[in-house]
Amino acid sequence: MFVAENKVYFEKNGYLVLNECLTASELKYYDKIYDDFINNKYDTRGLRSDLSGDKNAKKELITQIMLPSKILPKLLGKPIHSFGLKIAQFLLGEDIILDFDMLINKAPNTNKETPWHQDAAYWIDMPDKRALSIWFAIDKATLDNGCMWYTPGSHLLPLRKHYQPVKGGALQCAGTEKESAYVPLEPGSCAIHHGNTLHYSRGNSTNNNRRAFILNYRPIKMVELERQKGFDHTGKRKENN
Ligand SMILES: O=C(O)CCC(=O)C(=O)O
Repeated sequence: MFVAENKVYFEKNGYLVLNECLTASELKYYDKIYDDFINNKYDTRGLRSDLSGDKNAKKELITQIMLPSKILPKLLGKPIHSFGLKIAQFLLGEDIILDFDMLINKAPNTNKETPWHQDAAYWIDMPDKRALSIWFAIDKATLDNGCMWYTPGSHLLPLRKHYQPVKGGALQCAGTEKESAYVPLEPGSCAIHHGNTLHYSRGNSTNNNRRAFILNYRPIKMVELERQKGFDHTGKRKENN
């Protein structure tokens, strides 16, 4: 995992896959905790929304729960967070800390894609652009349930123009599968992408959930800057470019 080839690959392509980051028993822990979040065992008020923005849907299509570790602080000491910090510091530098975490689940047979976007479009403009997200698969991620797609090298180009077609829904920009690579993952494996990497996922057309536990990292000074400006990733969305 902590080898120079991975760093070089990440810097060139803007994403990286790491297999088997969690043991079976660690995965079992997250499997249960995740379902508890989805089933409202914890108080997620103000932090839970439907990323699809579809107000007419009879049920949530893409459940997004921001800051699970704020709701349940013991998560910060668990394997996903410990491993995440180590690999984020390895890839981006020793001054990197956790900015925020989130859960994104695509419910069975909802078939709703996450539109093409670059995460940086959601954030305030920051002088230090080092940032990455780690997308841990809690379920097997496949083409049919919405595994991630990344556009290699897109993090090295200017941010694309983003817009928000549905108020309260996801931001989006132009992107294509043709210029991108898809990343199927076994449960407990992860995909890492840079904050400027263009990405998307297809909808979930299977009978099972597609649960991802996602952590975002950046330099401590940039996290301080965000907080000074009142930006804490609690889910309010606006177009930033
Ligand atoms: O899980 C998804 O479908 C989208 C995730 C995503 O956009 C992200 O982690 O930045």
